[in-house]
Amino acid sequence: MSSVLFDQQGKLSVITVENDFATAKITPYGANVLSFIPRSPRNMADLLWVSPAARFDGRQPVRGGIPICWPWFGKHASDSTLPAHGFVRNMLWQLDQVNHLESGATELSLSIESSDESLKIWPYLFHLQLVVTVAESLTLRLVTTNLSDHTMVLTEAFHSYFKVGDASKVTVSGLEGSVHIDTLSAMKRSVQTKKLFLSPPMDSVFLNHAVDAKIDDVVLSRQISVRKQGSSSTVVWNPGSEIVKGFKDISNEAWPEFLCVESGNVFEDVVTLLAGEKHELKLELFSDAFVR
Ligand code: TA6
Repeated sequence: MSSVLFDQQGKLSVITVENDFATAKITPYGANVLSFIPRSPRNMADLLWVSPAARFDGRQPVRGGIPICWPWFGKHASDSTLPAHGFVRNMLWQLDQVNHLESGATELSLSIESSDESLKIWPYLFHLQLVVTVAESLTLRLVTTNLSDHTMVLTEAFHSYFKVGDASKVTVSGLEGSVHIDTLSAMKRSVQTKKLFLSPPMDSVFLNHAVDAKIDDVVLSRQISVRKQGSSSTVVWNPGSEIVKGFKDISNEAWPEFLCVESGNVFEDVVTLLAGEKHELKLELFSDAFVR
């Protein structure tokens, strides 16, 4: 059984995919995957979190799900008037294909291209494709094609919001050996030598991190695996009780409900594409229920 339904939430179109493995939701606005609930293990909570105060008005990214940061991560390097995390999460992508695979999985392909508007803020011709595969795991592949006749340098990330039972009781393993940059402590750098025990607020970049990470959630009694390819960086973010007050689309008491573990290429881990070259950033998410 596999279905793809088109609905509306606020001013945004939302596509619901249901098959034998899972249910998922995605909005073409920013090509943001908003929800992924696997059928097994049974009664698994949504892996992803969307703020109850999220705006679905098409004027700002939905707070939650997996926003796509591209072609820059964080603040623009030289122009503070440009949006943080690039511009494609604020744009409507086109749905190109829906494929029901023989395996029973469902694959959606969306894309966006450079335009007169984008060329004003980023001087490259590009094609950007997101392929989402809904199966026992959720897979996202972001494929950048440099259509320009000159070299493109970009940073990018899947800014994934994971639903957790309590962000102050979560650990993240797999970051060991990476370079930890604490953006809340004057960019202090250190080598991450052990499992990360979350103590929000946290806004940390882990460079030279190309392997999987695991989120251990003792409150929801589950582990979320964050597998990736084509990525050298991971960012871990939760605003905590004070910084959350600066976000209109996150209620003050909601900060313990989520943890961002973002997979991409940020800071000095840039992606350089010669004319005509492609780059793929791949993310695969799945969850195992575990007994404490
Ligand atoms: O990924 C961490 C971060 O850059 C934080 O500094 C915080 O700004 C968060 O992203 C949310 O950014 P946004 O632009 O989506 O509000």
